[in-house]
Amino acid sequence: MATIERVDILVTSPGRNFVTLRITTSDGVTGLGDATLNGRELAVAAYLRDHLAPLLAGRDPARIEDTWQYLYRGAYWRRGPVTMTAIAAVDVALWDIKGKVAGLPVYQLLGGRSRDGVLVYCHASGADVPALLDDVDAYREKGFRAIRAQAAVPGLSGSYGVRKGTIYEPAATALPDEQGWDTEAYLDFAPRYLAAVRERLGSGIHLLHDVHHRLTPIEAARFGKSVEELRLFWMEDPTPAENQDAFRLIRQHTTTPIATGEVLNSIWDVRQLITEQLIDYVRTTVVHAGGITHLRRIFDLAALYQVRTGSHGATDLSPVSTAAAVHVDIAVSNFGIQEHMGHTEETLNVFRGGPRLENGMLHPSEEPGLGVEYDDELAARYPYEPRYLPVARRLDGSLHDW
Ligand code: KDG
Ligand code: MG
Repeated sequence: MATIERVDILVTSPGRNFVTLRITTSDGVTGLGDATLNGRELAVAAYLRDHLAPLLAGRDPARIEDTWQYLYRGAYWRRGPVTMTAIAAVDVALWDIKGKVAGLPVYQLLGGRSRDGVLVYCHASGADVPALLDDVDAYREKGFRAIRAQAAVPGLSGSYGVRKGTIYEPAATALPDEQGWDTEAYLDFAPRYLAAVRERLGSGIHLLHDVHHRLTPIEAARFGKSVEELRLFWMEDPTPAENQDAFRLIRQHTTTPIATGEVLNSIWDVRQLITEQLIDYVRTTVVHAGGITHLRRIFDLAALYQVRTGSHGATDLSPVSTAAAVHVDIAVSNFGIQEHMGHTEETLNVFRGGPRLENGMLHPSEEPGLGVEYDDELAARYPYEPRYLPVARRLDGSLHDW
């Protein structure tokens, strides 16, 4: 029997920070798992290095479920983003190994294809409405069939989701950037620019929008109602989701579909949202929700309640996560859509391979395992850079949800 012989925790910053776990077996097979938790990267690296690596040495790499249970139950302390991201990295690396040993891409181990390709949505944004519309046109010309639209709210500094360079990167500063927030200004402006985008798109292209946890339930209900005629694919994170009950009020008032879950990390965090059908799309991911093993469990629960998947796929999820997500997305019956922000050239040179993008769809690699290779030599040229996500403040200076 092969055993786990070596565990490497790799931190690199090719344009942004990524933490990667590499497990090597006594047979020389390697597996990769993403362990990146944006703005708190080194906490996961330390958890892996100091607490999980000693437990993995000598274990059977084929026992994925048992290892998951051992790390989850064995911690005694349950859930939480740091723990669940660390467990996810181990889980995904073991699926990568299992695929390589079997000579099969990971999606084949998950039951094979349920679809030909994975529908993705991209991010269009602009400092004002004309710039947003130009960006929407550019993405449509590239073949995307689903587009998320975000514009800067006039008068506010640094609106969420508005790109400055080629790729949106909110964690760009050594200390948290302070951005302004005004709910009334947003509620007045966002429906108007979304209407302009819908008019430009016509029908046949999906339109999405991320509220990014900024509204109270009744404000979110008002927003959802005000955009019903625009037929959004979803409004994302209309209100913070720690309080799952809060979504009931939004649901009572609007038929705009709801997506949430990118910051949640276990089946318990989304259980009520799913079983009471308070959301339409669950956005949990392989990297922050315990890996392929746990995400599959969440998605299977969701399928029972006609909730579809819509996994988070921002730039801070590494190409290892993109690959793992696409293997899951192509296999599960209740797939909805996959977020795709893409990565910089620098990042894609460190993490080689992975899914192929064609006409607004991602296609998994047919290589055994996940199909991603890590270039150690190149990665070593990009040392870790401390970076935080921004914070938001209301006009009176008090803190708001960013
Ligand atoms: O690290 C935080 C980002 O991943 C998040 O702000 C992106 O909300 C996001 C999205 O939907 O992509
Ligand atoms: Mg989001």
